[in-house]
Amino acid sequence: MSRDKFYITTAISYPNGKPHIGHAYELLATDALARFQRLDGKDVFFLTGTDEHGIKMLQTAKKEGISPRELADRNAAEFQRMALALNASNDDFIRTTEARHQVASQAIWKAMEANGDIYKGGYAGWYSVRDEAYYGEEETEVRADNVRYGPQGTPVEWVEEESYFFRLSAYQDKLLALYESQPDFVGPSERRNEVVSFVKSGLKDLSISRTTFDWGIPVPGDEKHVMYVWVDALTNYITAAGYPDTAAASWKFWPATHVIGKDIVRFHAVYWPAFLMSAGIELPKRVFAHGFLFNRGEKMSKSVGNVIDPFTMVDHYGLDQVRYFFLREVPFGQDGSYSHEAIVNRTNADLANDLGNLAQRSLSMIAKNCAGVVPQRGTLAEADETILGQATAALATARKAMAEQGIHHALAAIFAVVADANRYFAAQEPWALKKTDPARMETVLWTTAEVIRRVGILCQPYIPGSAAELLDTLAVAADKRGFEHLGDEQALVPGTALPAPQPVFPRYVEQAQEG
Ligand code: ME8
Repeated sequence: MSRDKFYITTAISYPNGKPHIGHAYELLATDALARFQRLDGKDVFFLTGTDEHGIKMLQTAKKEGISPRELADRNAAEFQRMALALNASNDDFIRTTEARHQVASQAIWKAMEANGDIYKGGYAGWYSVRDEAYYGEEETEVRADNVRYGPQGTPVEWVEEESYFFRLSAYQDKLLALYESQPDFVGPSERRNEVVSFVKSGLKDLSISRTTFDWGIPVPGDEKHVMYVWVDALTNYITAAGYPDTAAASWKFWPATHVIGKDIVRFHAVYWPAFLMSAGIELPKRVFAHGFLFNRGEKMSKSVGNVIDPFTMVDHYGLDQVRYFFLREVPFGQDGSYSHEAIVNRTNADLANDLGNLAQRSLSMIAKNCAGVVPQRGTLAEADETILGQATAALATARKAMAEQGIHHALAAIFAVVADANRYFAAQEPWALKKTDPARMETVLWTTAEVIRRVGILCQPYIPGSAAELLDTLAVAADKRGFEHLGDEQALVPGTALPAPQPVFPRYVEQAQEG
């Protein structure tokens, strides 16, 4: 029987600069969602990449005195390096300057044209290069500095040129019907409400080509025009699934769940489904927008220049510490703030103290008192059954949460088990049982180790490297780590030799001030 398919994407980033922590956040959250479904038995395709066309790229390249292609090559390599540094499990990395993407973009253009939705006209209106977006005059305002700004707070400029248009106005009712019939098409609900009211306020046809520069994908049949960068950018999601070859094996993955930031909801939840309806392609399953990250409450942006380098952060705190912090601390879908203190507190409390210490204490006791093999499992007492049951039940909670991108809820449920396991361990006092009832001590240690096995399996989507180390310490075979192995049938077998326990989560210790 073929497994259920699951296709998930991040936004594709503009490589007009190096990746920042917002990019890292989106990638690692999407990675956790992808890894979860893989461990849960699905056939997963996880895509990320770079969005390399458009005026923003062209202008940055000019400023640096290089070609846009050189700029794209240099920074796309940085984004690929970041995916490795974050242990992202993406199955593909798409660059919109690849030949396969030109083929797909021209094909969707032709399909929309064949459907009667593309016509030539003249555009005159406001454009934000930083957002690569057209705005209606009513969405802009002139501020005290005498500059006109768009709704995202970026400057807009007046643009007038010949342009192809997409008949977006024809899709207003169809889009509203979509949001109505599929209430979870856009999440979280605040974002859905914004989208519905934007569409209700009336849709104008969209300018979808430019003639004043040539850094883009040529419009088929009229090469004086290049496609508006968002037409080409959004198409990346189907290029990677094999479009226009819908007979390709990879096409089975479409439709996808799109994970994006809240600033680009309009493109994904309005323009994109309209393009797809026009071209006769199935719509995405869901568009989920995460919030923005702030450095101690301060907005960061490439153009403003207060960006944090994810590589430095990972080097400093450790990869799984950074992954855990962002996924646990920031409710996915809301804005979040980070600071040194918050990262240290969160990772020391949950990873080093709760999970790390429990593993280290119980496994060292096993090494010392049970000849380094999995202890004997006597008859289980009620307390043993309870904590084991909680560990297994956390899967159902996590599964429900992850299905709706509630990453922080899933982690909270898993770490609630860790907290209870600590209470269990303290209450059972295996160190005292050593003298009074060594058989019971073995059962308590077995139970604790088995809870750690279950928690280790559940933690893999979020902190894959450390979870693997934890499972290595329990001698769990690499092919016995899927969620189907969570239950009793795959429980630790008494007598199995264990490697010497190694601490998995070091405490973060402040460096002594020099001088
Ligand atoms: O928007 N916190 O690219 P991009 C959290 N190329 N997320 C953030 C963030 C922050 N401070 N800053 C940016 C683009 N992001 C387009 C996408 S998709 C077909 C084309 C998120 O490099 C942002 O919301 O500006 C987006 O989802 C992603 O990073 C890439 O942003």
